[in-house]
Amino acid sequence: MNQKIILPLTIASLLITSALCDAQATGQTLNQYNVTPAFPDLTFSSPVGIYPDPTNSNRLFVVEQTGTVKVFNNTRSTATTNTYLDITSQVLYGGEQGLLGLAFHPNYTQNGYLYLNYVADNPKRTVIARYTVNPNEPNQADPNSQQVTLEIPQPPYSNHKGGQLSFGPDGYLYIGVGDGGSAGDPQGNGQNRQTLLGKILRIDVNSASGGRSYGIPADNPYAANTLGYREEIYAYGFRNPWRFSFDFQTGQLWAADVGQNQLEEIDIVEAGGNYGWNLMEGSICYNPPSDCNQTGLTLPLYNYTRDQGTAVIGGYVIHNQTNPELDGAYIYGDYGSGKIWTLRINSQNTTNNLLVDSNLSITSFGLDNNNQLYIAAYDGKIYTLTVNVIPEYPATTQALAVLVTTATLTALLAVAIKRTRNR
Ligand SMILES: [Ca+2]
Repeated sequence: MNQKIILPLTIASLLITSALCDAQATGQTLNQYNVTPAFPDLTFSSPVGIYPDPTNSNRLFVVEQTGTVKVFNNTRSTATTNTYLDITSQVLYGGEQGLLGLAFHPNYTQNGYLYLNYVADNPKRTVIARYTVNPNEPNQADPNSQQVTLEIPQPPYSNHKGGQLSFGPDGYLYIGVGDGGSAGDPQGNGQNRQTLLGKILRIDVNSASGGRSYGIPADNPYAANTLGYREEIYAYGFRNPWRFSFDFQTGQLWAADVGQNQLEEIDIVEAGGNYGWNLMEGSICYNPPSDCNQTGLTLPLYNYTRDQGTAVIGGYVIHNQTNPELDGAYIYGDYGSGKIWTLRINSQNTTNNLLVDSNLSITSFGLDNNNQLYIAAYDGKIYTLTVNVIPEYPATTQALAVLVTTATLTALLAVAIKRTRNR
């Protein structure tokens, strides 16, 4: 026997067997997620929102930042859209301005009301306005049906206009309003409860009071206050709460607040909460840059640094059966990095995991009537999550692999020994 051949082959055999044992699956199915176009034949102009049809027909609505709302059949092969509403002539589009949000009234099926959030000029302002669907044409809202609900004066800056509109489980309309723009909140709007800028608002669109076209819910934190605080405020201290959503199973309001230059944050928003801006950016002091007074502030549920992204895009807590491993997770992303994460909370801890490292400029997430998740991107496409299932190797397969490897090595050894003897 030639020792010079046997030893290396034995070591090789041990290494291969060891590697196979290491590859033994832990019993979990390992899924790899990706993003693919949900409607390959559809391209939108700066899509910033995706919404299911409240009449429960299989349709989706997409808001284009330029000022239009499109509607189409929620089928992968869809090749055409209808213009549901076009208010481009009223919309100031550019930078972070434009048509930014849509919410259907909870009784849309009966009253045909929908609400839009857009930026208008002369003077620059945020407009929350109600429109009504054409009663004879479910694919069109009546552009002449506008009733202005609320206007918020805006500073001259083109950024931080917020944009989210959502009806909560309580039936009230929640509105995300940014700090008005520039950088660092020069007007101090986030902490000033006498302005609507830098806030999440809550109003009752089904009643009118105090000379307004809407009512103030009696349990709003500053309802009937005598300090001059705006009664519409639900929570304050936000920089640019571009996207928020409700988990309709728990009632929790999940908001993503875009950071200044260090931290992007996720908050669970509660009535009367002060979420810190501009005293703090995420979990660190901003103004002053150290030793800020954190008394009474609600720190982020989670925040991440600039090596992970530059502008957080709030998503949704997922509840569906298609991907049960995602059930109960908050899925959100980042405009700058294209990364998409899952965030989970329980009584013990908060767990954040990377789901997809895409190269999309993500502007928004949306759900359809089956709670399937969609992703709007600035390239004009609507994407969906796709999953590649990597099956684990059964133990029998691994044992077989070890046997085959051992047999192959034995045969190679025999050939080598034979060749050595023949020399
Ligand atoms: Ca904050």
